[in-house]
This record gives sequence, C-alpha cells and structure tokens, in this order.
Amino acid sequence: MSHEEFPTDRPAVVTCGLPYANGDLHIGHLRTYVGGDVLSRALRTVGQQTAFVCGSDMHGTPIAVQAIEENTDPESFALAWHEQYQETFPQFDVDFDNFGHTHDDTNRELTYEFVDALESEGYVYEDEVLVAWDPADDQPLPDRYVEGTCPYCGEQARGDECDEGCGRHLEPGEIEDPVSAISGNPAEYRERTHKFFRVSDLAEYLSGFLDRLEGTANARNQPRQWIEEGLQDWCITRDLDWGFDYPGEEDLVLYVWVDAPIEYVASTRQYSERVGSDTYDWEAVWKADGVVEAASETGDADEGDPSDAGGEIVHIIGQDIIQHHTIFWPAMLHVADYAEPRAVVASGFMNLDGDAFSTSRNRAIWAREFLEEGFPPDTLRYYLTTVGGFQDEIDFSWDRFAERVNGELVGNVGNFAYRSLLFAHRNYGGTPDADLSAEVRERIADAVEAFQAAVNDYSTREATQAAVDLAGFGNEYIQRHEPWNLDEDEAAPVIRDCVQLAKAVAVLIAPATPDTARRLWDQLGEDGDVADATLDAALEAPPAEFDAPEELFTKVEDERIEKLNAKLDDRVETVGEEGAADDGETESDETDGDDDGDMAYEPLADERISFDDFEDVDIRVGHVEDAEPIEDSDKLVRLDVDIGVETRQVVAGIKQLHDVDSLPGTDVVVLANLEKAELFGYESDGMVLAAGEEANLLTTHGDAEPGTKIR
Ligand code: B3M
Ligand code: ZN
Repeated sequence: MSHEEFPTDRPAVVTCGLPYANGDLHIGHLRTYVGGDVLSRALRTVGQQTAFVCGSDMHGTPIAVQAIEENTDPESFALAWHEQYQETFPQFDVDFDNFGHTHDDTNRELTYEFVDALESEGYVYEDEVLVAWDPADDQPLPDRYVEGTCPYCGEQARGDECDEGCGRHLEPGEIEDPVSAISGNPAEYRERTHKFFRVSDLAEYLSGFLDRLEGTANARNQPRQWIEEGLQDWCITRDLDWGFDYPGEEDLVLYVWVDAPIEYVASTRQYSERVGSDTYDWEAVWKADGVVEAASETGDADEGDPSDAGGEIVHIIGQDIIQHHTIFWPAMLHVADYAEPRAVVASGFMNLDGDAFSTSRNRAIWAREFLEEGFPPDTLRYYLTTVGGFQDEIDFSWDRFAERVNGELVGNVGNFAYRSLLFAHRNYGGTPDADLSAEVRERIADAVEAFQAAVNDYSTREATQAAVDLAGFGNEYIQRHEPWNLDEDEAAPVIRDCVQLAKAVAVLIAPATPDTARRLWDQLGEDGDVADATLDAALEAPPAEFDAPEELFTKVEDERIEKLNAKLDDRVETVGEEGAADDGETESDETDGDDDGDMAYEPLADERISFDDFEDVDIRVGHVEDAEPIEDSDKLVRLDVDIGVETRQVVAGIKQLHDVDSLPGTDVVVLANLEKAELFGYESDGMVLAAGEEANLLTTHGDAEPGTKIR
C-alpha cells in the first residue's frame, strides 16, 4: 500500500467480509456489501483502478451444523446458498468483479501456500487443548457445535464467538458450561493435540501495522487494546470433517478463519486471470514484492519495506470480525510475505425498529422481500449509505425509509433533475447555448472536492452527501433565478447552469444510486455509462439535445408504510418462537441466518408422528412455587415448579417478558421428560411451554392439579 491520497498509481482492491453460505440475506447483511460496492465505485470515480471482490464462506461449523439440521452434506448445502448469493447481489447492483467461494481450487492452492509459509517460518507449534466433547454421542464439538457462557463477560456465547456479549473471538476450551448445540447434551472437555499459530511473536509488527492502518477508528482501537492485554496464540485447526485438511494430519481441518480471508486473494486472482494481468495484476496488489520494486526504482520506497509493498487493499467488514482482520489476517499476510491492508472499514450494527434482526424469529426484512415489494434497489442503497456513518449503529424502519426517500430522493434530487431537464428540453430541446456561470462552476468544483475528500476518508456517506447537497443548491438556484419569469435568452444561462448541475449530481451520486444515475445520464443524452465517468465529467458540457425527462423516483405513500409496518408486526408476533422458552437469540448483521425465513409462519412439520410417539412426550401441569432471575443473564429465570410427583428446577428464558415476581402461584405447562440441560451454571430439569416471541406461558383453564398429564 501507499500512504498517498487516492487515486494512486497502484491498483486497489476492495473486499467485503465473506457471507457464510448458510441462509437468506436480509437488509442488515446488505449494509456491508452495499458499503463495499459504493466505496469501490467511488474510488473508480476519483480515478483509482479498483477491483471489487468477495466470495461465499463455505467452511466451518456455521455450515456443518446447519447442513446436519437440514439433512444434507455441507458442500451441496453451501453451494446452493452460494448460487443464491450470486443472484442476489447483482439485484442490488452490488457488482463484484469476482464472487468466488472458499472451497474452490484457487483458494485451496493459496491456503496451502500460506500454511506452508507459516510452518516453514517456524510459526506453527502443537499444543494440547481442551476440546468440548459430547460424551453421549462420542463426538467432538468444535465452535458452533457448542454453546455456553463467555468467560469474559458471562453472556451466552456460541462456539468461537461471544456474539451477544463482548464480541470476542473465543478459543477452543474457553467457553464455560458447555452444552452440545446439536443434542443439547452437557459437554465435557477432552484433551486433544492441535496446531497453533504463534501470533504472540508478532505483537510489535501488529502494533506498527495498526499505526499505519486507515479506515474506521473502531478497527484500530479494539485491536490496540487486545495487543496491550497480551496477544494469545491462535489455534488454527479443528476436529471436524468439513474444510481443508491440515497437511499431514488426518483428523484435523484448518480452522475456517484461516482459509476464509485467503479467499480475498483467491478472488482477486480469479478476476485477474479472467481479465488478464495486463488489465489488472493481482500480484501487484497482494505480493510484498509486487509494487514495491517498481516504487523503489522511482525512489518512493526502500526496497523490501513490507509496509510499502503491494496495492491498496481495503477491507469492508462488520464490526464483529475486527479481530480477525486486524490481528490474525495481517499476521498471516506478514509471515507469508504478502502485502498488508491499507484500510479496514468496519460497520456498526444495524437494528430493525430499534431491536436486533433475528432470522429465527423472522424479525428481518429479507433482501428478496424488499425487491418483491417493488422498491428500487437504489432507495435501499441510499438509505444504508446515508442514514448514519459507516461505523455508527444504525436503525432501519419503514417510516424513516419513507422519510428519506420522499424528502431527499424524491423532494430534492429527483425534483431538481426533473424540473431542470424538463425546462431545458421544452424551451431549448436540450442544453441551452450559454456559458456556465462562475458561481456554478465553483460550486460544482467544491462538491467534487468534498467527494474526493470523503473517498479518502472512506466515508461513502459524505461522498453521497456531496451529491445531495449539490442538488439542494440546484433547487435553491433555480428558485432564486425564477427562469419561468424570464424570457428565453435571459433564462438560457440559468438553465445551462442547472443542466450542468444535474450532470454533476449524476456523476457524484452514481456510486450510491447507480441505476438512478444511469437513467439521469441517459436523460441528459450522454453516451456511455456514468459508472465509467470520472470527476472531470462533472464540469464537461452536457449534450445540446435531449428528450423529455421522466421522474427519477416515486414517492412512498403513507398507507404503504402502514401496511408494511403492520405486516412486520404481525409476523413477528405470530411466528412460533423456537427459542422462547430457552435463552432467545439475537444476531449481528453478518450472514449467519439460520432458517429460511421467508414465511410468516414456521412451516407445519411434514412428518406425522404416531399417537405412541406423542405418548412418549411427558407433559404435565405444573405449579410455580418460586421464581428468581439469574443475575448474570439478560433473559433467564430459575423456577421451582411443582409437578405433583416432585418439584423441579427449570430454567426459562422469560426474564424480559414477564414480571418475575408475579409468577409464583401460577400454573404452567411443563415438558417433563426433556433431557436435562445446564444454563448459566443452573441445571434445567424440564421446560415450561410458551407461545410466540412474547413467551406467552401456557396454562390450564380449569383447576387441574399439578402433575396431571396433558394429552
Ligand atoms: N464468514 C462471516 C462473519 O463471521 C464470515 C466472514 C469471513 S471474512 C473473511 O461475519
Ligand atoms: Zn463475552
């Protein structure tokens, strides 16, 4: 990378965190991908040669666990989702130059090259680790096969990450009170030999790297703290039979986080091989000896200075995977003699109406659903880009969506373009023959400068704002000059200015709303694709002739929003919530969706069970004797429930949903022969049944005695 302003004379690559190929995409996921797409387009607009790459993350337990649940093998399961993503992204104009996947040969070859380098440079050693094990099923429980308590913050955590608490990556053996995510069996820890990457030796290099790193502040601050606390070495193998085998080890595969980021390189290489290295040279971007030699010839850099090698690598990620991109990944690149990233741009989380997205509760707006509603993708792209800074936590609501579309796109940008082009077409058949005023020339130059500065700040929001503000100026300008009150000659220079402003808006807004910009470009009678236009085009004269324009945007009506809100509320309330009686689930905005959440109701089970099977389920009337919240948990309550024959301790995820003090004395319905589980250190011997997200506790209407069997 260089530390020069964009555009530099080195090629850039923009990558987006790889979605796990395991579930439908919702608009929360799209934040990162739209962000990456807007940034890569904006880089091209400032004249930076840029490739935009990504791929599906096919390995790891997020795929393996879910394939088991869906009764299929991980490879076909993940490939099916991969194909779906290949279709979905372009529908939002998220146009990757290459969208590969981690299970392909390019990634396999590069991954082994990296592992060889780690081995031969002496960074890999073996150590015994405690691996969670399901004693009943006699199987290892790596990562997401296990759930339990985060040792750092006490929140419920699954596998290798504390995704509801402190966000840390958890090493094998760290999770407390482990339980199998598959069988629910309490797990035990067993000693196994695994491979470790000696990351702790690279603390000094990584500190320097973080000092050089550009992008959002969160991507530097968190890892600095981790380094100060002392870096742990990183376990890079797993007991799993899905993934790339660790060379020479029959039972071990590489941890998914080793080969996943290498796909950034693999995907760039595939792109390069497709277009030819004369057009785009992946090695000049990624190899430490790539661009540095050329740079040293011109005296720009000391030969071999790895921090000045390669092209401009920019990673766009969710904030929950900062550690992987600012510690593990640069450490791997460094040892393997690859170039280091120039920037890591980490997005904040995104909520829906103030609460987390939850795929299992169908509390999400699905990508496909958004399109089926008929909204143009540009409206969502615009919302995601401008509703907050990239590292801010943002919220989506249909109301705010309508507000922004109607206020800014319809009311400002669309209105300005339409009125200017209509006036120009009607009165002059296109751009009037007049000089551009100094005022407007300067105003456009300022907008161009603001756009350029925003790109150098990795702020897609401000880059887009430069375009929107310019349209705002245009509206004010036309209002101020009232061309409708002037004769044709007097009005000509005003309209000439307005058409130029509209053209500049098209150039500057194209990264965020490419389809709209394309239409505006056509309306202006311009040739070619606005996506290929660079900043100079903003001040180049528009064509003398063009046709009557059409409105660029359609207003979103209030009734429409009411319906959309009702639809969302309705399905969130009515969906049967599998997690209601246990510790519920929330999710970050990276892809780990765990069901096909397209329907409002969970589908009815296909398979019928016999009455005998039902008889095996022992459901009883219970009487709550005592209820106390479990201190460290947000959701769990410990109950003593009299079920006639005995009193059971049951742990239920109902803390936020009920007045806990009012529970003693009430009757509930208990599944009595469920396997015991341990939650937050408390044994749960049974489950109280509840309906829906509100965990509406089931009860009886008559005076059935505790212990009465339900049939
Ligand atoms: N597949 C998704 C996540 O944890 C993961 C990203 C990989 S990026 C190299 O957000
Ligand atoms: Zn934690």
